[in-house]
Amino acid sequence: MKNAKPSTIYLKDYQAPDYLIDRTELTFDLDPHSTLVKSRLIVRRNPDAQSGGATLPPLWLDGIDLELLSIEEDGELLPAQRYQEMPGGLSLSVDKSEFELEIQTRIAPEANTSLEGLYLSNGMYCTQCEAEGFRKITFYPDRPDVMSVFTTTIVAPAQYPVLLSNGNKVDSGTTDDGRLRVTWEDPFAKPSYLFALVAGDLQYVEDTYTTGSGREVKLLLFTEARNIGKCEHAMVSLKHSMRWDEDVYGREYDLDIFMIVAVDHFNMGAMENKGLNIFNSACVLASPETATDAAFQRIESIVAHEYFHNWSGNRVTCRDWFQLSLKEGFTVFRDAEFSADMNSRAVKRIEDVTLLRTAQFAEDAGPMSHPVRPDSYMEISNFYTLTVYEKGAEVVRMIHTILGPDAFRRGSDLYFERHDGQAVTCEDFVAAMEDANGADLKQFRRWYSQGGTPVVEVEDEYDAENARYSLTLRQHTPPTPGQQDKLPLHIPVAVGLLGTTGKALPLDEVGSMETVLHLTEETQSFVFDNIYERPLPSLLRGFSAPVKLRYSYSGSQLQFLMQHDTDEFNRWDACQRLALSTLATLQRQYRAGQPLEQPAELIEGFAVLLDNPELDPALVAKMLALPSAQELAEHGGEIDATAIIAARKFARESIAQSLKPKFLSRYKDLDQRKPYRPTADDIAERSLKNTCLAYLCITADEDALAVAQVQFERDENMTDVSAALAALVEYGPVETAEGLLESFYQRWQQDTQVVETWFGLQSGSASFGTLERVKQLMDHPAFELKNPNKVRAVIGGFAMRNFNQFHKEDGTGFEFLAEQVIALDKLNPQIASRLVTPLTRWKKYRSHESVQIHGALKRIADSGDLSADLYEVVSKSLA
Ligand code: B3K
Ligand code: ZN
Repeated sequence: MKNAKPSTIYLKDYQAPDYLIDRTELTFDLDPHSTLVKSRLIVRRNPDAQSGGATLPPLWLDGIDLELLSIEEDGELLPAQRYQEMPGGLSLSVDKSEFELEIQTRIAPEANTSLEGLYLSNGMYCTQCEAEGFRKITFYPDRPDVMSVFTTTIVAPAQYPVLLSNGNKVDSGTTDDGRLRVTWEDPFAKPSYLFALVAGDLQYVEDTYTTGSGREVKLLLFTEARNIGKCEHAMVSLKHSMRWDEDVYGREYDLDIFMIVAVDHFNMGAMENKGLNIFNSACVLASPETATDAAFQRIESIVAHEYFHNWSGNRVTCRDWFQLSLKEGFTVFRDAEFSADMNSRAVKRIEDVTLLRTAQFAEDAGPMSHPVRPDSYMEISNFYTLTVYEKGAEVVRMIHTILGPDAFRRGSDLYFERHDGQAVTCEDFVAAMEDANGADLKQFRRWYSQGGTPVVEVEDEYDAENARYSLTLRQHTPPTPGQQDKLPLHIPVAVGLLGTTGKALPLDEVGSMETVLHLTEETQSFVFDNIYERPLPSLLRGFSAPVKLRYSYSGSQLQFLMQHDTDEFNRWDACQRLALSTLATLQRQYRAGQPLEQPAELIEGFAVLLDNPELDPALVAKMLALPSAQELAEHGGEIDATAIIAARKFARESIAQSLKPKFLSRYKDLDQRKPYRPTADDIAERSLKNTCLAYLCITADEDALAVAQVQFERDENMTDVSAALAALVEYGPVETAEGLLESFYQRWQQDTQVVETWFGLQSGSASFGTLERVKQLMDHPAFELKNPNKVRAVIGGFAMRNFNQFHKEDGTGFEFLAEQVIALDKLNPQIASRLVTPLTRWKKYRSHESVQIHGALKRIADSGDLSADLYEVVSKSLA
């Protein structure tokens, strides 16, 4: 790597800011090539600053890619010797403790392909400032512990009739030369990362929400005219979120207006800017004809997540970026509970745990492993991770489990009350939970500072004579980069015991059927008395802690739990364990060159599920889904991609063949042809129906493919259409697939979200999504390297969701990814650095594949100047 090494920033070096900005007044004069930004800052020495002493320290203002036009202090032009422009910002010498600065800069939104700062998307101006994008707009102390009251004036030509920023609109008019001018004022002090601006020719839908205390809030959802019919679901989701946050957390919305804007070019899902959330179009726009059930549910949860940030993130924000999980972990926990309340709780939990086990566990075991509160980073954008978000949410969930719901609510009330308007730390959150309840979370805090996935091994013993059952739990956490020695954590393990008839056994004299074991030592035993038969333990119910739990269940015990466990999550988990051990056996047989054995126990278990119409269809669908190749890769030791592919293929085909009549009859029962509604019950039915359809098509029998063809042609809703299309593309003849894909494209080519689905369906297809196909898709007129959604659909679909083709033995998949990452890094470092993830785990693969992946990474490293984002990931992965 030829570029200078980006420096590492450490949590231990944190210092309070030297100066505070009480007010920030911004004026934007918009132009694609030359936008003028004027800022007026009311600056004051921070009484709590550590530095300086008698002399006033210089004022540091961050700034990147800005052209400085002028600086005035208290109305006087600042002489050149008073300031110095340096890489990354501007240093100003200071001679008084309160003063006013006026700074003029010029920026070029059209040239900004990083999608951070102010940029253009389909001719519309928008911003993304978290974490450090505001410094691409103007010189400013761009750090979350500097909170300021913002006033924003936007001036733009008449072709941009909608001009938005945070807070309330306080003025509007036209300039002398006929341009439009609007002023917004946000009364709540906020850090610069929550600033937003939008300007465009947009339409909107409007609604209102009346808060618990009777205030009316105007709700506006803005989008380009062609998408105006796709806003209803997000609006309904927003109103549900507002009500839920009042009911469950006692939090009301605080401004008179709440706006959401849909944007096509966006690096992630959405952004919680105060009063003006900006969303990736794919995470907000939906209609039954164009969006799948999964998209409807994703929209509901992201709308909620961003809305919930208004309290957990905006009113109470982070002191520094090491504390990111303070707002993200907590808000993910909040949105997960919201989705669980709106839909099926067990299914939501299963989805979250699957993501955690597949991707977060991999991150925890890889070169970028870090604690929920990292202690160092080179580029903060690299730390918007599954660990900070999803494991962070698990940490908050464990506090909820340990304290119980009422105590947790007392803790959150105290946290919001105590820290309203402040920028605080994870420590402050835990302290509020303790103080509100007189609780002791001293050892629990280690979850924030210690990385890696703990392993909990369980052994049991039954003493029939004394009717006594005991569980012995042992914990250890493997070393992670920079953290060799690990301490025991406080792990809450929810358990139940099942008797031989499948009934839950009482665990104590009051008859509790479930209890939480508090594992705090390295090894600990827990004893249950008055247990009159040898029980079968149901362990880690609801996935009560983010750990790998080991207990040697037999196949028949797992079948028993699949049917009888009273905890729905654990019923699914038993099924997963059975599938994982079956697939591990098949992989071993494949590697040893032995014939693969029919997965009889799994088939029996599935048959029972399919025969029971009483079970929640969504849960059955989840149980019938075999662990993904990615999950299998993370599960075992050395990864042998060909063995994984062969084992999965064999298992799926065996199940499909053996249970074909059952899949068909369940399919027919569930194929109700009701008008589309995105309700939990209907989604559940469609998910099982389409799971059955996929298994039917695996057989590639003509009658099965014909069923899919009929479903595709009925064209009733995108969930059913895309499921049928996916099955036909995967298992049908290539010519049929080509024809259907073409007609689908012809029908939907004007719809950006459907075209993204169309791309993803091909690039992610194990049989159809070859490297050659992916390259063709990149040449398609609808593909755009500057659009992250298209990149994620085509390149991401191939590298992250198409294990079979990406892992082709010739290694061309890895080379291709390296090439794309190098090209993307020049345009959009954040996207490049995310996309490289599949190459970071090279050490886990068996030798020849490991060498190939390492070679691809090396190629990136040697390709020239890398962004700080990509440099950090690549250098840590090669180390
Ligand atoms: N807070 C934003 C994420 C910003 C990512 C910046 N690289 C969205 C969210 O988590 O709600
Ligand atoms: Zn968030």
